[in-house]
Amino acid sequence: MPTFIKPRWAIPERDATPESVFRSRRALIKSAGLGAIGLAAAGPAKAGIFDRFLGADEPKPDDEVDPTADLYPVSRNPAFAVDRPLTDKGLATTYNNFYEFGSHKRIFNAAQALPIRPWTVTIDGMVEAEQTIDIDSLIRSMPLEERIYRHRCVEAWSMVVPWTGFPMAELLKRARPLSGARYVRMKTFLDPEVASGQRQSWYPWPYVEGLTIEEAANPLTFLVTGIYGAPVEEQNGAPLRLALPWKYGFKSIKSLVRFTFTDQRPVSFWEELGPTEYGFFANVNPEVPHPRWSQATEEPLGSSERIPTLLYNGYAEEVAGLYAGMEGERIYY
Ligand SMILES: Nc1nc2c(c(=O)[nH]1)N[C@H]1C(S)=C(S)[C@@H](COP(=O)(O)O)O[C@H]1N2
Ligand SMILES: [Mo]
Repeated sequence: MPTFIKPRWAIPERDATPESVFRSRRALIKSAGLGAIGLAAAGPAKAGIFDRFLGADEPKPDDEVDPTADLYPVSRNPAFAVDRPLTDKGLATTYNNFYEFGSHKRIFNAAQALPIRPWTVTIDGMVEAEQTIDIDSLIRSMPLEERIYRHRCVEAWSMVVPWTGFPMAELLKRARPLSGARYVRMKTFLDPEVASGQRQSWYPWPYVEGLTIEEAANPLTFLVTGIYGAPVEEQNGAPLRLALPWKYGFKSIKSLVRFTFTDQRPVSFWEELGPTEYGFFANVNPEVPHPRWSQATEEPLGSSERIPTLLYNGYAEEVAGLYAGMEGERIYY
């Protein structure tokens, strides 16, 4: 694994926008009296924040064997290939966004403290089959496959990762949503003792994300249990995370504990913090800039070139139909 090299998207301090620009009213109310808080959000990473982590060592090996380790590696589904090289595993597992463990990128060691067993996943709300499932029986009951997906963070870095997992459609089959259910609201664990970021009360913990039922049922929507042919690591969202390759990365919620089916559109974590900057759909579109920066290009992790960003991150053929007739709505940021 190569030593960590400072990526070029660590933009100079002068380009970083003051946090105050997008502190939402709620965040302001919650933080009243706290002064300038470090709400760097999903915005571009600032140089300085992780400079001091340069040369940090690799993630510590897990001392416990994952109870599903025998399942890996699983066969790759060739239908999900990407015409770009895979991101180096060492980069994808040491440069992360996981605000529960800090608002910088070098959270991989802190995240090892997350107890990922025992772990249960609850399905509730507007479904025929409410249930709480042990993660190991869930994983063992699902048709696992490996897929190579693009990932495009709203901050404009990107990667190409081999995920192992199962289509979310399989979870829907198991839940049997009622006909009135229009959305699924997904939630990350809440454990401020383990996750220092969750002791920062101005964030609306726990992290929440949402999809329409049609999006959740789309064949691209993938629930991840593994990465690079092994169980997924804590810093990447163990033991269960979402991969939505056509949406900005913040929609791909990590370390899931609950799926609630509802007729109300969920308000996601970043949408609650900065509704003018982070919307519900957040589909990748190079022609629709984020309010504070262009989305026209991206920088693949570990590369020094900038490449054009693609509409729906290259997955228009698979997903554009989901948004037919929604041209007047805010679907791109
Ligand atoms: N629970 C939770 N999920 C999360 C985040 C987070 O802070 N907390 N960050 C999101 C963002 S902004 C991105 S880009 C991806 C990063 O995934 P990676 O660290 O595996 O690359 O996770 C997403 N899922
Ligand atoms: Mo992101």
